[in-house]
Amino acid sequence: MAKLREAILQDKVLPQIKNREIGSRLIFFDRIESTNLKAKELAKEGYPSGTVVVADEQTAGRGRLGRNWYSPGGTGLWLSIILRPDLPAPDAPFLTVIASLAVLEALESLGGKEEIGRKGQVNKGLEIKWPNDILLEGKKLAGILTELSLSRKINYVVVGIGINVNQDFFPAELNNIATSLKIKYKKDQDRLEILKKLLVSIEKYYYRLLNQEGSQLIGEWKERMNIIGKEVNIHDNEKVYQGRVLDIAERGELLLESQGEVLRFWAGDVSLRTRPELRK
Ligand code: BT5
Repeated sequence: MAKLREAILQDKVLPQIKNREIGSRLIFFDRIESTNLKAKELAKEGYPSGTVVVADEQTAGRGRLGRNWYSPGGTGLWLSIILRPDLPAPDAPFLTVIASLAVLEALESLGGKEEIGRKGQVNKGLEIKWPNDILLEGKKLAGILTELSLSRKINYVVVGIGINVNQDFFPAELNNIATSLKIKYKKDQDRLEILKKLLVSIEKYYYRLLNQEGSQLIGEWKERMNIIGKEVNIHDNEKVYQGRVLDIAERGELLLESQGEVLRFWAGDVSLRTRPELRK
């Protein structure tokens, strides 16, 4: 923990990564309710695009729809980024897309490091679960929470990213669905190193988005999912929809073929349908 804290407090991160925007202001808290909450406050106060809030521990880390995000101290990377892209409101979903691609790239680039193991090892089994999860061998390694202030255009976006790095175990209710790099690779990983790589990757993908590469990014995002053609249930707004995933559309929406209709989802919780259910 000392390393992450000291590097941020002593302004050592930006000179090492040479980003233009992301991480230009880096703010660290030993313990805070939620970095997303804090980043939204700072965005309202006028903090610039690229400001990043990092916490060692979150006491009320949040997922979508007010769910909890388990964020114990000294273990994970809990951070939120303020962005002020000059984009129309309907382009907002792209921010989650670039964040997940950046998380994958950052984790994969650790693959050559000795502490992780042989080159490419981390890479094995990393995939994106639509719309906002990163899975490692089917368990949740990271989650993204994108929150927005919109008018006709985007005023600001806060992209919150949580990555499980050095947890040895999870509480019982998460045990079967969550994992960490430590659980998988049996070694502590360097959170500062992951943070630096992540900030570099986010800037890269963010600038690609601003450079009109949205549709290409959706293509890359789709390639990292394993969902197209699958029979699924989608929980959305307290309803469950059953069907087959046809495609991911141009702004990241999921297209579901259900009872002869094509339904379009912007959010929701997807689960694969089990065999007995399919036989019904
Ligand atoms: C997410 O929501 O996956 C978004 C998580 C975003 C967390 C970051 S941390 C920094 C920033 N500040 C915040 O306050 N939040 C962001 P969702 O798809 O709704 O998933 C939430 C569900 O994931 C929970 O209901 C649990 O089932 C599960 N979960 C909770 N904590 C977890 C963890 N540490 N690892 C894996 N799964 C977890």
